[in-house]
Amino acid sequence: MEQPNIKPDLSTTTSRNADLFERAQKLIPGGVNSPVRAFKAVGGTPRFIQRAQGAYFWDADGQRYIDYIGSWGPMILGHGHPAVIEAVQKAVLEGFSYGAPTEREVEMAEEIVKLVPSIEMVRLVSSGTEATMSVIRLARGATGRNKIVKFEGCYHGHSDALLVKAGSGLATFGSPTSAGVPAEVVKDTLVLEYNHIAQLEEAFSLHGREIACLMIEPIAGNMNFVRASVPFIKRCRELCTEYDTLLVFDEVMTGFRVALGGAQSVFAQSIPGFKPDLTALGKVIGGGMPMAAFGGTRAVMEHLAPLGGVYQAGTLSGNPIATACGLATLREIQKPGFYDALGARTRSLVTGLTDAAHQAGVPFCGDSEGGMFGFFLLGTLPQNYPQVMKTDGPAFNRFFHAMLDSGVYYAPALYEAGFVSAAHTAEDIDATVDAAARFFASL
Ligand code: KE4
Repeated sequence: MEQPNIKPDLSTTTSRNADLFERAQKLIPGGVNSPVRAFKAVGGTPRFIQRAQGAYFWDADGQRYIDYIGSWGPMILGHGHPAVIEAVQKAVLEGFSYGAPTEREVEMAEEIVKLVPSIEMVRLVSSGTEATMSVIRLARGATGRNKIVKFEGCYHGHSDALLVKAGSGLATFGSPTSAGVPAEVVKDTLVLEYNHIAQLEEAFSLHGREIACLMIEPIAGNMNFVRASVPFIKRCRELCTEYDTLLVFDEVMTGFRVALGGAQSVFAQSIPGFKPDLTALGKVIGGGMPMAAFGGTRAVMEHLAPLGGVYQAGTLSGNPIATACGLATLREIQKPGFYDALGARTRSLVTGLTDAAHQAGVPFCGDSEGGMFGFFLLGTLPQNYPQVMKTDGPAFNRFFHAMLDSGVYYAPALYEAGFVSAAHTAEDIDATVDAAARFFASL
């Protein structure tokens, strides 16, 4: 039974969120187990979530929010889908973890191979970071090369070789974005500008034969929402083929989120026969439980232990509860019309927000694909990281908090994408747009 959206009376009692945050900060760095949750970018007190259902979650003060985070992508069905609950409840009665192979891992591999044609073999892991970190080692082991290419504004998890910012110029290699990452570790990582074809071509003409892989977020969800252009992806594919470099699509966020076949299936509509060599997956495939994967051509994947010389392992890889949760999720998203409905609902959100902003004379633009969206307090959609960072941070933060106070929970950082689930109704979208319209009118 839905609890009514009763606004807690905080005049008499202090917020439980504030109390919990104070307790948390004593024992957990920043009070959180993942930095973005701390609200540092937007300010204010993080909401400690107590429970979730459908498109909503409730914080420790009983305040309800329309949830546009969806656990940063996994909750594509909405929270607490009955088929997923049933699958997990059944699985926990059979055991939590064995450290031995199970049938559901085979079923998960069969589903992924069926849904993502570029993947002939797949290895399950427990996080997106593990997936992309393993892909880098696999690409280097399979090619015998050390250099890798990534793009400014793309985030691939927190393994050392990928925590890199652009060097001073084209040919210079990256420098660490994080303390604790030795310069030697990132000296082989080249960071280029997203959507910059000329720079890409020059990098390959200079280093192509030494580059093991090029890793890209095909729709960048870690600089809010920036599409790679078709010509750019086409050129990545051509150059990787020409120089025997492995093209890696990091679809941890976009996989099963933007389309059933991921972003690579969207690009294949414009680039006939398009396929990356390796793909990283995560988030949706676990349905909210710790599960990620990486896969690709058999020729490359057979370099992995125990077959080949590239070592990779994990105690909870393919965990029985996570595979039950993920499989139940993957079955639901394959139902006819799932992505048509999700895409239409997400587009209606972006259109509604854009119209509301423009009616108030506020620069605003947005984009979406499937159940993933982004928006910018800018006049035109950015094509790369420097353009994204032109966004007026304080203005975004005011928007974020106005929406939060209206019971709408967006990503607490302007460089994050947003997510709509199958549980979000037209009424939820209308309530969101109305809250935004009130904010824009107040400016
Ligand atoms: P995890 O290790 O967080 O499971 O996945 C890393 C990762 C890899 N690749 C892409 C494209 C990703 O978006 C991510 C993780 N995404 C962030 C959200 N921007 C997770 C949220 C967080 O860090 O708390």
